[in-house]
Amino acid sequence: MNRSEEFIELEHRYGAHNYHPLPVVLAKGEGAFVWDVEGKKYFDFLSAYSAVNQGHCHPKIVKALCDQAQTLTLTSRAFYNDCLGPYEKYITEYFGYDKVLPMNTGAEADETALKLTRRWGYKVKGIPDNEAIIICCEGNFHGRTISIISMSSDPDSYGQFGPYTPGFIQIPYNDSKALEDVLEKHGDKVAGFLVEPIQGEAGVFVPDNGYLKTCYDLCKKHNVLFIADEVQTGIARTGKLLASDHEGIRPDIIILGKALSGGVIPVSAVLADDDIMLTIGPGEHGSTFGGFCLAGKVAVAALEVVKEEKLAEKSEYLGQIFRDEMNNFKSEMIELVRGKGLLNAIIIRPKNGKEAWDVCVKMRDMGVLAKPTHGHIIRFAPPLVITEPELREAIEIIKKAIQFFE
Ligand code: IF1
Repeated sequence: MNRSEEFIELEHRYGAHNYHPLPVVLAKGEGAFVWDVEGKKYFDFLSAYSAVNQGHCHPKIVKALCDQAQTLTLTSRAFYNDCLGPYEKYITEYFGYDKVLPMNTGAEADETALKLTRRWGYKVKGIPDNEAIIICCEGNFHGRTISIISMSSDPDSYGQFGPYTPGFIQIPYNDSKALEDVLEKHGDKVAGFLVEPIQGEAGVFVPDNGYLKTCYDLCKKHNVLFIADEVQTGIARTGKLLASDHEGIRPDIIILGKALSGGVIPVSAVLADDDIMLTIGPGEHGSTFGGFCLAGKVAVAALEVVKEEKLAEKSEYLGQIFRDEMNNFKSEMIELVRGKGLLNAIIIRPKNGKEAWDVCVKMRDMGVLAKPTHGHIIRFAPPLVITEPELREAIEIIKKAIQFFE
């Protein structure tokens, strides 16, 4: 048994079986690259599901973590500290909102947004208690808590985890008429509409141009909060700071996570203006590690890197190269290429019994790591710090891996 097999066996023996990873055991990460325990180097084309947009172990972010870790890591919110206020000022000015509610994981931030939306519905919109409705989309992915999977249309996410949290209406994604119909019918009790600007887990489903703006306008018309889950699409991943920026809309609530910390520790956040944020008072919501000292320092560093290294502009430019190259590459296995910025996916047409998983295993052997979602879709999302020559080198590997099955 080689070292990789030993590590895989340990996970199988002692860890829950809630994942089916690609067989590769990583030991080091730097920029757009990772190395396995045998020292083999790979392009990382998943970026930990867009959590390492700034590249693995970005020196500025790691320094911020290490410096603070030797000073003061966690005070809890029972006391003030000298990290949180400066972080809150920085992030609210960075994104242009009155306030931030700091959490840890994306799911916690989504749950926080759901609670804020319901609370606003009762205290500001005047919806009768316990009757608030939140509209969500088929194909959504917002995390894995009981209330979040209560919104899910994916049996793998919600199956045999019932009973489910009530108060959600699911509508088709990329169908503003469906939203209009529900709002015409139930608008007086609808508190919010929760949507991913691009559905990541659904396979990088990019809605039609104008979809988000139309939905935003419908929400305004019916006094309903427009809530953008930018956990995966935010932080420069799609070619703009936020995917919502592509349509020039300012969501009432923004949900951030993943690359908010550059992938070094879990940091998430909910941004909103006072009329929404102040509907939750002292002792009504929180988390032990929410906004802790390490998170504040790391998040400021991670956001500074996005601006200093112009990662949104790079994502836009390099993403166009990726889609052009893959669209011009003729292969029977490529059904469709879609995405925005450096959040892209290729829908694989199985051939001779070979499918997306086989392509990913072949890419692994050739030095590119990516993983299928929903069986036949491969997501391609390298760290935004990848250079053009590196991207072009990886694209050639991806082409060769697909060609191998032709
Ligand atoms: C897994 C998916 C991606 C997210 C959006 C909230 C969350 C996520 C838009 C929750 C998290 C992660 C979860 C991770 C795999 C990955 C994923 F495949 F599950 F759906 F990216 F597409 N909103 N997505 O994408 O954030 O609580 O995880 O911090 O569960 O395996 P989290």
